Amino acid sequence: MTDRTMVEAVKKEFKEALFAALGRFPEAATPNDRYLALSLAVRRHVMRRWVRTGETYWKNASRTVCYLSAEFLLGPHLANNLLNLGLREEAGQAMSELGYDLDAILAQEEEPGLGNGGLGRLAACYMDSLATLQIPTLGYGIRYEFGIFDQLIRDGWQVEKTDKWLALGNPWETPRPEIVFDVPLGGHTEGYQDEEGRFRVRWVPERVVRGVGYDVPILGYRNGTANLLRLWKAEATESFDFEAFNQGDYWGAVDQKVDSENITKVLYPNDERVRGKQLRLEQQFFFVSCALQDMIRIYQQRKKDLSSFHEKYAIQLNDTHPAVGVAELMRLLVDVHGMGWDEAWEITRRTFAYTNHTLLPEALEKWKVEMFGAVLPRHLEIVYEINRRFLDEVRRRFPGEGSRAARLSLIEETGGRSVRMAHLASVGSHRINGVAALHSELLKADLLRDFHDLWPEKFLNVTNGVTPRRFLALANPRLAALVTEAIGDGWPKDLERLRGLEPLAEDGAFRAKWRAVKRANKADLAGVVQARAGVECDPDSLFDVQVKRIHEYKRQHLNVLHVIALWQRLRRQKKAKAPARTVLFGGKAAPGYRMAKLMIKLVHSVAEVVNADSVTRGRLRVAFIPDYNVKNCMPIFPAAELSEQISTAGKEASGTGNMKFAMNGALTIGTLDGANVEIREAVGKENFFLFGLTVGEIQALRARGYRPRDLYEGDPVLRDVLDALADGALSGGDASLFRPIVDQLLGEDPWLLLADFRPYLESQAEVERAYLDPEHWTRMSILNTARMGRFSSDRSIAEYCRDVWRVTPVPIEGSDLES
Ligand code: NBG
Repeated sequence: MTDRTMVEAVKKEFKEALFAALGRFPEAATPNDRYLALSLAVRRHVMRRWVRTGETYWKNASRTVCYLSAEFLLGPHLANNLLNLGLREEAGQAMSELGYDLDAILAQEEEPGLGNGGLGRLAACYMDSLATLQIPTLGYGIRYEFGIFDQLIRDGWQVEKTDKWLALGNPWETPRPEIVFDVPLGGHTEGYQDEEGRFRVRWVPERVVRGVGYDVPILGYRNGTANLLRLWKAEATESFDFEAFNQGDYWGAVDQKVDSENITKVLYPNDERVRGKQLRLEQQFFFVSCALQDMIRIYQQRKKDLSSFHEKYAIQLNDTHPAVGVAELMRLLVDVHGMGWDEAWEITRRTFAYTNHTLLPEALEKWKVEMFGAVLPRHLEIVYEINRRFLDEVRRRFPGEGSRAARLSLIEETGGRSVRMAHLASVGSHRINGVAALHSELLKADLLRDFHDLWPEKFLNVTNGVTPRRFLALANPRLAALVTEAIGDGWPKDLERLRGLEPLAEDGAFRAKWRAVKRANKADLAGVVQARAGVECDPDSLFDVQVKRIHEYKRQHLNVLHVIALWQRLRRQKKAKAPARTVLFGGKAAPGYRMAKLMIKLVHSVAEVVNADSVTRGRLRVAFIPDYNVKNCMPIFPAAELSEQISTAGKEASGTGNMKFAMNGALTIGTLDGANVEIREAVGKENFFLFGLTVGEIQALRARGYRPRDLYEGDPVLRDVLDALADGALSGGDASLFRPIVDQLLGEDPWLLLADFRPYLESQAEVERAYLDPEHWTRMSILNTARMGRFSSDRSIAEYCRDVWRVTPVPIEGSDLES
């Protein structure tokens, strides 16, 4: 039921914004003007909650979670805010009465792509859940001027285009020109005696950059809470260096300004791969220093003495990107605020907790000692001092085990000395967690084994989750309506209620409705694929989808091997009993990752050949949906029927796309990796297509000696597939194009595609059989959704609150739903 007064209010506020904020009359307004005007109208309602929330936290002096993350992949704000405010209907009505289309206005928004993939999106889901659970929170991150690049496809290859997300204005941020902090960089340190005769150290930086806060409100779901995400932008301390100016060095002065602003210019587009680039270390230090100075500022509004800092704040390190914060808090407490080392260390350790998001060696951050010391000379000294005390403790606990101290050291001594950020984070935190049960076990057994020997009580698991508001209620309005009709409207904030759908899996009429929803969503996605990829696909075919960053360990190329095998089989057996299938891919490759870019080309080449083949027409289609991001994923999850989660076991820390698919009723074909393990347990193994080697089997195979070429020689299907790749049949006769892939698979095959190829094919054959029985498939689909309650990010956040942060909800005073 739309609220008439609210419709009128939105119309009035919209017109007012168009006039007063944008200076436009309706006939002159562009689509972007309409988007801005509606956003400003909605912002009033957000602001009211934001101010009240701030007031409540202030009055209660609430314990606060500080979520530090170099990435927040928020996705478009307007539609999500309308959903959380409960104003979607009213806004739609208001726009239509003014002669506009709400969907067209929503489509205008450029998303803030301030993250790469799962890690950044997880941070955004967690901010959403923290607000929904009414936990006092400060999110801190970086306001990149250019977020993750836009992906274009030319001739089947990825081309990167800069993401100018701020070009048309951003109505969701409030700049705080008075919340600014100086961030020193470079230079040297010197000792001195303070007034009390104590030895102190002073950092004499080479340059100073200024951080300015930009605030973004994060709404809870219909509860009056709006938390704060504060993103830092780097500026020059003076826009002109007057001395240089007076000496006639105008360009030198401008250079310095440009240099400073560079720090927050662009997001590093590498997912799970780090290069020891100085600018990246500067970015990390910059935002963490601003965040910690801000926390101290807020704390000291009430109390000068910092001895209970850890009682006021619980800081979460989202991977090691903010781990330099451990050394920075020590510097601020000891050097700037004059606290003794031991007390400062106690506070630091009790404040921080660390989440690890990967076991991949190429993703573990290390900084060469020389570079670290050149950028952060004082922090290098602090790291050395932390390490000296830490290794003393290690030697006391494990006397005579010299190699243990070397393994645990914050400094890696081989191949040029480096600072190991995962070690700094582990030593400086009182809790360390992985992001899925399997991943947390592997952390303890492998990557952080020595730390686990030392402090088993620090370790825990918190399995990731995703917000059902954005990924179910907003993305899939048809399914949301059906679910609400069946079990009421409480599920978006209590996802376990989806269990109420279980009995309906046996209800034929309900199944028919469920199928109708999926069919309509597939028709929508078919339209998108046609428009964006130029490929026509049949909404009655099986929609088989793999969308995520392109990476060898995620094995999009294994999926392609299956597509080729299926195509060859359909050509051979014209009457094969297989459902028509549409295989969809999407995802970005890091610009410098050649193999990943070749994998994108591979998908396009195979698609071109398969889609043009009259023999298999109507039975198999392949398409790559360009520019996968939060906005573009919205029509994908609701339409998917088969979710491809096929990483090499032990490599995907958790995965979160796997959860978004299953929540929307897709069945998973997957390995025992990351959260797949727990998803399978939750939905029931009979409702999940499992294949592939386990972590243990892979270890055993490697120990025996893995020989992929033997598999090739022993399997005619595999041979045909790889031969087609090698002889140019899929690349217009160019036999060299996919050579690197074929050579890798027949050589080392580091991601074990050939070992998993047969089992994958067999599992895909089971998928075919299951899909040919629509009633059976629909039952499984309903049960998947019904049993995904525990993968709400609300459950994850509740666990962090209880086991890591020890915080409790603070309801907002006077927060009825009136606006
Ligand atoms: C990623 C993992 C994913 C996981 C997300 C969120 C990094 C370093 N890690 O499996 O690869 O779902 O983090 O935890 O990006």
